[in-house]
Amino acid sequence: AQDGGKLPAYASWKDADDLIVHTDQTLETKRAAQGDALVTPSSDLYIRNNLPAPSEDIVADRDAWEVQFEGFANPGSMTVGEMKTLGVETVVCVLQCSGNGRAFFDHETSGSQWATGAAGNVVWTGVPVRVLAEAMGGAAEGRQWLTGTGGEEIPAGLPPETVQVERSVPIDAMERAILAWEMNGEPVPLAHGGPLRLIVPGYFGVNNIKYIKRLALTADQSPAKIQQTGYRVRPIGVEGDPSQPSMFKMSVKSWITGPLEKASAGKVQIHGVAMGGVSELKTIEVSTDGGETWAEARFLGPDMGPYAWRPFALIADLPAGEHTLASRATAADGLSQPEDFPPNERGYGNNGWRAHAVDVTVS
Ligand code: MSS
Repeated sequence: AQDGGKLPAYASWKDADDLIVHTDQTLETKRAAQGDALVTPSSDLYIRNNLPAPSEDIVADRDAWEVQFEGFANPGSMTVGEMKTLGVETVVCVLQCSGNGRAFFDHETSGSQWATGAAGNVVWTGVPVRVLAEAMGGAAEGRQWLTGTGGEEIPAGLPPETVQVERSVPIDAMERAILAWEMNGEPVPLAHGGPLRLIVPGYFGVNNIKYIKRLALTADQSPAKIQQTGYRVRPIGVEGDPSQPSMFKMSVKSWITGPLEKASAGKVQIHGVAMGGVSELKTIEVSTDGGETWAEARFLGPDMGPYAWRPFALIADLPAGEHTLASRATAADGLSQPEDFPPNERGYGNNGWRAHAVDVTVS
């Protein structure tokens, strides 16, 4: 990882000081930069591309971008311009890579060594998928999955299913999914899936298909490798296969974003961010002694719904010495972060509070 490394051309507009450039296709937000922000500024939001981003040409005429709809009673195609006249909704939700927290596992994992920064809280505006479905006469018979296909060009000669970014989520996610043309109040940047992106609130990043070109209700999950064997949680050393859990719904999680290294003895403001996964948050606790004792912290600012994160803060009295600061969120559905999340082959889904703790020197 290069600290403040060179941004790739398609993301040159980002704030290099707030990002860790792992590769041209993987950029991570620095933990300190996440701070106590209600919404992650677009210039700080992480990027994860499984394939090189398409050319800027595709955002030259955004309203002309066309999506194929399949698996509806009256399937067809529709442009973004047409979609804008059907319905519009705004949802705030956490965008988080399945591998966020991978760097905290003890075992060796392939893939970007994300710590906390493959996540952000983002405002999306677009047309609800259920409104589109209604306009197309509802689901065709026997459909169980909502399948989105990315708009990247597939290199000639490669069987599409080996590289195509195509993901299916259970069809009930349709009730809250949107096709978004706006991100944080501006047209969705190409780097984040413009002209149009599928947003499935509460679901891991991989399910939020960028530059979506096809949205289908399907009887089966996509045959793409990224669905069948990729993003499957399995024990270390085991290959991916469709019988294993897929990275669908996110779980309750939090982490401290400051202080991260040093603080002055006395009253210290400890802050961070917390998310409920698919549920509202109930409480957020902070420990300054490595999890021996916990105090309830306060959420900051408005609650922007079950899929958004909430910044939190606690003012604690810290004597000089070494302190291990940890946070533990509990959602309204009663689930709390575990102390440790089980290690798994690709290092997915880490929400263990111990792994996310920080050692701070107070003097
Ligand atoms: N989409 C498309 N089209 N392509 C690609 O590559 N990736 C994924 C999602 N979507 C892709 C898509 C992932 S994997 C993620 S995380 C996300 O996206 C990210 O986002 P951004 O905007 O941040 O970059 Mo992992 O689970």
